[in-house]
Amino acid sequence: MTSSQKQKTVENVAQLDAAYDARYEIYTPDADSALRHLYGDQENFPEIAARMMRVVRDAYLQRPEALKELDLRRSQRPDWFQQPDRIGYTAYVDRFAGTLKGVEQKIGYLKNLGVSYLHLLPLLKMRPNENDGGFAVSSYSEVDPALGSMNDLSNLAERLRENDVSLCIDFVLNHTADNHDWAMRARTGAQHYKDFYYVYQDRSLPDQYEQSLGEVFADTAPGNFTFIAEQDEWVWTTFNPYQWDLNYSNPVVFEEMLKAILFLANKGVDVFRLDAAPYLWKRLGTDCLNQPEVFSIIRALRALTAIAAPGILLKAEAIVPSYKLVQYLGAGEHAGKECQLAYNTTLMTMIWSALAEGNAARLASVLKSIPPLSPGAAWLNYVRCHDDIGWGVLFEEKAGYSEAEWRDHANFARAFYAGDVDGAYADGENYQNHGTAGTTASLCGLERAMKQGDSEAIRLATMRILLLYTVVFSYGGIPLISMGDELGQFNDHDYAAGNRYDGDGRWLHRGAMDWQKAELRRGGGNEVRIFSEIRKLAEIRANTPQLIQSAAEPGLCGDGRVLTLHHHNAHGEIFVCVNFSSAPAHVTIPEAHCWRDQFTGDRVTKPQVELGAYDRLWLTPIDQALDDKAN
Ligand code: OTU
Repeated sequence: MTSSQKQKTVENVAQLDAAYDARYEIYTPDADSALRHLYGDQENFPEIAARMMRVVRDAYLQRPEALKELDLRRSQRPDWFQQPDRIGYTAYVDRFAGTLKGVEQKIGYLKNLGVSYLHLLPLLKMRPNENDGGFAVSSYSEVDPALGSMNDLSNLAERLRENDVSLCIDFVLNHTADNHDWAMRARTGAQHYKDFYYVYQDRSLPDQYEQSLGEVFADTAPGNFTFIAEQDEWVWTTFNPYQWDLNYSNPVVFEEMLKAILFLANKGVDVFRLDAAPYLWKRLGTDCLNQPEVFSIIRALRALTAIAAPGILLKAEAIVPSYKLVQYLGAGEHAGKECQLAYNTTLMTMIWSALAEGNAARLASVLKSIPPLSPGAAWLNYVRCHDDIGWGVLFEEKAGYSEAEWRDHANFARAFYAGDVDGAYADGENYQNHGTAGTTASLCGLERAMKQGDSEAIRLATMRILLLYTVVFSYGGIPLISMGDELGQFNDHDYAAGNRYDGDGRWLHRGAMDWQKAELRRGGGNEVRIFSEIRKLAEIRANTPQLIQSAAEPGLCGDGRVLTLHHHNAHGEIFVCVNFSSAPAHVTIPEAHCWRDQFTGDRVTKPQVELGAYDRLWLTPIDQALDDKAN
């Protein structure tokens, strides 16, 4: 190193450290007030708070310089993830590419599709045998050996960064596996570790809690507590019996999880999906969901990570009704202090609902009832994920419908996608007592149509897939492609024979990536159509700054068959129309502009347009002067 290079490094470090000091000043009060809400009544609170600040300081000292520089760039551009070219993809590592090293080999494929945000499903060391698809974590500092090593993870993160792809992983913070070191020690009777969980000597408290608790896996894991014979005690297990809920009323748990998230951030992870966020705090007499303390946990995590690693994002996974969901993105005095991203469960569930009805009226009413987000927060919009479509989330939606109406509708939608209706096209399966399993393509009728070799049915099924993706790409926020959807991948009917099968019906839509099908995208089959249309959506999306921080204004046309989404911001406007029905429908186009459809490139000059079955338009105003020149 020459002396001038050395000088530069010294200056660089000084600049990074100064930025850290400034963040420390800014975010400490937020961290303090959130921690005080959680632990303020403990007499050693000052010491608790000081310990958290030490974790933050240590993590900053460990943070690689390249990441500190990225932090600085992102702090200067906090809306980096809201840029229109941020397009998501989600996959299980093994299903997609075998191992983390394998994923590196597929970066080219992802870039080709237009992807710039990759969510890899649980990849940390997981419980052997049953592990809920990796959502039973046995170590937060190790990668599962079947998928690679921690070194592979940081290498992958670096390769992705070079390719401008953000890496998201799951932060399963509500529970650990029953073979996590903490649980193992708790089993031996160590009180310090028992206090990491909710452990009860008898059923008296569990019985009291059960009176107001719901059930997630009602069929396969009924009840919320599990008897541990060797301990002769009961442990709180909201999900499966081997997933032990962590007790966040113990500040040591928060401290350990803070260490865990910052450790992973320092390996180069950009985005953390906060798994099962609503469940983090328990209160007797309630459903133990969305308790006020949950938001303080999130605010404390946000403020503390913002000091050590401000480049990272927190993404809420909360399958709750829309009025509760928006709280995870920070509103009012908490704007900018909670998650930057949240899964738009409401939109996801409602587009499937509208497709089943062949009508968008209910969808539009629900979308209209969602409060606008605070600046700095955005939706993660998706068609399918690794979970089921959970219809129960709709029961508490209002939007002009009663709970009884929602329950009827949920029953209808569930039967529809299980193929239990006249003229059925969907090939889904019922999941537990509330959901639907199946891939996008199979739920949209492509599997059935292909098996029947019915070309018109194939065309319609393909249109349905593209319609759903058009909505999530044009809603505003980060659109997410679920692995295999870009090729119209079917259900995995042999899932029960699969190496990860644990009796859970969600494996139906978690089949391995069909790379042979991926090769066909270069040919002339239907795969080419779906792949190229989704890539086209990504391209259009990347060129639509009109979606940045813009709330979609939903509307209806054609007797409610067509959903329209009108966006405008400082960059201009767009008008998107999708026909949810198999019948043609008329759309009224706003007359303020002359428009061009981004799918066909055609000019739309008439105030009325007819949209065919499941057809769509993505209209951008034509700059009159430029357009005349071009013609
Ligand atoms: C999440 O799921 C994960 O996405 C699931 O794959 C896990 O099984 C689960 O957590 C436990 O880690 O908790 O906030 O209906 O939608 O369990 C919602 C099933 C969750 C899932 C629900 C969800």
